[in-house]
Amino acid sequence: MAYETLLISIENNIATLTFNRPKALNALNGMLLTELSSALDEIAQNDDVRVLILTGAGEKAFVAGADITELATLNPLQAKLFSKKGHDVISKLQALSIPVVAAVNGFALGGGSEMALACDFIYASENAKFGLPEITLGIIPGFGGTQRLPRLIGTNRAKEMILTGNMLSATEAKEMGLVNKVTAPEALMDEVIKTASAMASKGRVPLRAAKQVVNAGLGVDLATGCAMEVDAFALCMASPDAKEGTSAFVEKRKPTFSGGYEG
Ligand code: CO8
Repeated sequence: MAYETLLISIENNIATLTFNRPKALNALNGMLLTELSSALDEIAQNDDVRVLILTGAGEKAFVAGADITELATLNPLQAKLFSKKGHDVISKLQALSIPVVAAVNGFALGGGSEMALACDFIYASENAKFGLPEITLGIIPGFGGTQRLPRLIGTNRAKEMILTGNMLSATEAKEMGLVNKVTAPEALMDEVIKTASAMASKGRVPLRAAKQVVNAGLGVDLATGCAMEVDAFALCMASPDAKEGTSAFVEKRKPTFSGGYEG
């Protein structure tokens, strides 16, 4: 399906979704959120897709936040609906069963940082800037930043970012554990695709189970999380991926994972 505010490409089992409003630094307007929701459904239903990459069109921005020209017109009820719409699509992104990597190629501000935070991990170019500048607009983060950021980098660091609105460089973001890898701008997509390909070559069942159990475990106590891991581990053993991976090791050959769910 073709979208107005997104580009979608699928190659070698890797889908790339590109936020495509470069004149507005890929700001998230209502149409983009609606289209992103449909694109995520499309990807979730495509069994050929094993990994998703998110990035931004142009050289300046991943996403410079929610579209402030739209935000400025909202009354409180409309703002509530818009915030909920953003939460719903970002939660859908986080819940996607395949791994999702954010390739942050410039500004990731406000809703842009919040989008990246819902991915499984972030690679950034040296010119990336992260921030939750909403406080400078007289508002607060409304797409999950007050919740996901403290869970990732710790309460006090998150509060400093949210209460000052200051931006972090890519290197600072990496030091805080927000970003996994920093690359030269021209090397970013190659590095992300290298890692995405490594994940795409693994079995679909364990990829899905590992992501799900890490995410679910973050919301519960350690004992409950460990019990969830035991169950997920047992379920993995019923998959052809487990048979193939362990047999390949014993037979001293490389595994070939089918990518199917049949067992
Ligand atoms: N919304 C709409 N348009 C934007 C946005 C944005 N967030 N960011 C940039 N643009 C537009 C600019 O208006 C400009 O358009 P034009 O050429 O027509 O004037 C174009 O993109 C280029 O931007 P600049 O000329 O400003 O480029 P600079 O390199 O000078 O500056 C910055 C780049 C620093 C990124 C600057 O554009 C900026 O500060 N942008 C706003 C960043 C921001 O505050 N983001 C947070 C937005 S609020 C948010 O995300 C809340 C999410 C939750 C919402 C909950 C709903 C209720």
